[in-house]
Amino acid sequence: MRQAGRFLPEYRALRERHGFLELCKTPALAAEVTLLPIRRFPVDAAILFADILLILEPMGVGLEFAAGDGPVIHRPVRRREDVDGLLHAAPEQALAFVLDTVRAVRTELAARTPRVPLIGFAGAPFTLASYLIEGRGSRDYVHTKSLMYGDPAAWHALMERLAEATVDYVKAQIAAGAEAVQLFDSWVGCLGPDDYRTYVLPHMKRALAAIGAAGVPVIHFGTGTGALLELMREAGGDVIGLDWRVDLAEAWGRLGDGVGVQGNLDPVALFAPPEEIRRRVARILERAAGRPGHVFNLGHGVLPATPVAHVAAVVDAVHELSARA
Ligand code: 1CP
Repeated sequence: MRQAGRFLPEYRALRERHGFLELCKTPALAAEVTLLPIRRFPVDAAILFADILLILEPMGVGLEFAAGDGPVIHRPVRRREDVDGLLHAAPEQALAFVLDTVRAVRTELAARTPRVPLIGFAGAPFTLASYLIEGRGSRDYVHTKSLMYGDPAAWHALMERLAEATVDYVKAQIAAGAEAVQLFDSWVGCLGPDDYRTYVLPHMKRALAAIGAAGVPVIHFGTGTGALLELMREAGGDVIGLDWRVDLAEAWGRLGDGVGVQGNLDPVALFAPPEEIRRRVARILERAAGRPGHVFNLGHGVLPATPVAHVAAVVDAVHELSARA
């Protein structure tokens, strides 16, 4: 998840010497950061070190990770002309550094036992659009929804463009060696079901079908999506991400058969004492009840101030308690 690396002192030490984009764009360093959690914890998968916003830079909008206040887009997309002005670039060229990182990580992981698979990822079109339009993270998505409601044709053109770029990028990661992929629609929970159906669903359906054809498992993730789960299922993905605001068993029941779920521990529960963390892990495993297709995870990213020992407590509790179940 986002910022997962930030709670590790090794990551913070690297960041003292290198900018965030510099880390992402230097495959040897990005591969090293990807492997940091693997070296520390017996986790069952590695998540590529990159960022969902990297795909926006080659579109010519001016991406910066400004110290302290998160990502900034210097030339936000607000009108039809801005959408039409976005540049096209093949991921094999413009994002070659990510693909080189995937290859470097796979080489390192191949030498390890037990085998740890690598998960690649990308942002989903809505969440990417929200950054492109707002120019930064947002609370109310006023500019995003203004474009959506005020110029639906421009909105759909933008979503088509982003869906296409995402499919090409994810397929390139799979070709480079990603063994599963996660599509982050982190902020889509700001929409009601009718708006999701009209403005997002058709684009997600097409993108997820195209990615699914590449033959690796696809995790479809969002937060605040309690009212959207059936629609997300309709959009596609082999696994649906659940945040901590829903009961896992109830949500899985709504999603039906033939789909896995990922989740759903509250990231802030990692600030609780280890016994309480263990109790909460047990509760989630109890709700999953051994049904095949549950990927244990947090419901969102690890927060930077999370105690490292508490992350270890989660990993150990999951292994111990799921082996016993
Ligand atoms: O200063 C720093 O060191 C940068 C902090 C940081 C890190 C470590 C950012 C900036 N991105 C990342 C890495 C990252 N981002 C990963 C790799 C695994 C890891 O190390 O955590 C992943 C999977 C992401 C994905 C990502 N980036 C998402 C989707 C996941 C989610 O949390 O919902 C989103 C929304 C982003 C945008 C982003 N990048 C960085 C920040 C601080 C943000 C969020 C800003 C906001 O809240 O709007």
